[in-house]
Amino acid sequence: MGKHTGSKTETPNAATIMILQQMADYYGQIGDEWRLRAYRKAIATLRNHPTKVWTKNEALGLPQIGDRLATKIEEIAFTNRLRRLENAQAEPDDQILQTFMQVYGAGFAQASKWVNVGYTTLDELLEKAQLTENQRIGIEHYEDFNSRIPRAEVEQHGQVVRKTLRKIDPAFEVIVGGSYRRGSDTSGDIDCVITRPDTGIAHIRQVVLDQLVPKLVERNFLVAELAATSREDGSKWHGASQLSSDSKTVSRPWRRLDFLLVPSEELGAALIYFTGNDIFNRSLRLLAGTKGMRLNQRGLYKDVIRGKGREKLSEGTLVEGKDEKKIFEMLGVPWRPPEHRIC
Ligand code: DCP
Ligand code: MG
Ligand code: MN
Repeated sequence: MGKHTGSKTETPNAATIMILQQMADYYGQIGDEWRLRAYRKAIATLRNHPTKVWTKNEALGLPQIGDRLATKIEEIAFTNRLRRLENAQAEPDDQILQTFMQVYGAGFAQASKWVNVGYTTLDELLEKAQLTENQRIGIEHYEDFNSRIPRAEVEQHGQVVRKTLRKIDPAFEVIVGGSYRRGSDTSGDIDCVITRPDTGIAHIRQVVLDQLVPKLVERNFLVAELAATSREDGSKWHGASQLSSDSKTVSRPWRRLDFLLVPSEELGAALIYFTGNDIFNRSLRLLAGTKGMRLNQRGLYKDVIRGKGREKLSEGTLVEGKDEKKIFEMLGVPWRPPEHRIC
């Protein structure tokens, strides 16, 4: 890399290139030099192309792009997704990669490393690979974590969190976001936004981490604590929860549970972010950018000054953070209820 000058983000094909680059990295790691070269050539071509390439035919008309890559370029241009791209590939290594990538906490890079070492099954990973504690949990509960959660069960998990937290302090609010808030019949995990008026993030975090989490562990609802990140881009907590079972022999599945802790001034922006979906969020953020504004999970900002490479030179001033509807209004977009936020 580094042969090409000029900012990567300036090309209209930046999004496509980013995904192709990840595939190229992967092929590099598994030593598939032939495909690595093909991807590199296609990336170079796209980088020099002045307009966004949308269709397979368009891509085929460009130098150094063959049939298979042209098909992928079309798919990426329309879906903006690596997931579909990978699903579309049927090579055995890619099937394994798929499986490994669905281990909680194992991204593309980790999964490719395992493939590269030669591991082919989850059992083999458990037996032979050097795993972090979280990866081990992710593999041991692979089936659970990769099965969809019925809406009613998502609700029950949310209720346990809400009731327990409100016993500690009734001023707290728990809003179940993610696909549940968008109205889905099933969800991949349970996403809880936790907030409280009239207090800062430090206090919220302290109550959640020092009181709520231990209580939920004690009542055997929380079965794993996977990750906690604080501030910068909000305070997040990842874990796993399990409802109690009526049966002595059959236990309920482990479910992935996410908390997003937010001060009430940021609730609107946090709700937009945590409701998604991810593609909708991306398009809303892009739209903010075209209007000289910036949207993140803390708020909508204006007068953001950007340099030549679109890098931020100033954070801008906060326009709105608290009220979800106002953020849409200030962006100049008609209100979209959560059920309609699927791109
Ligand atoms: N999110 C995002 N960008 C990402 C990941 C997440 O903007 N790369 C936001 C939008 C998501 C929300 O966070 O809707 C919750 O993330 P999830 O991964 O839990 O996704 P969903 O809840 O939308 O779907 P699922 O049913 O698979 O959990
Ligand atoms: Mg979710
Ligand atoms: Mn989630």
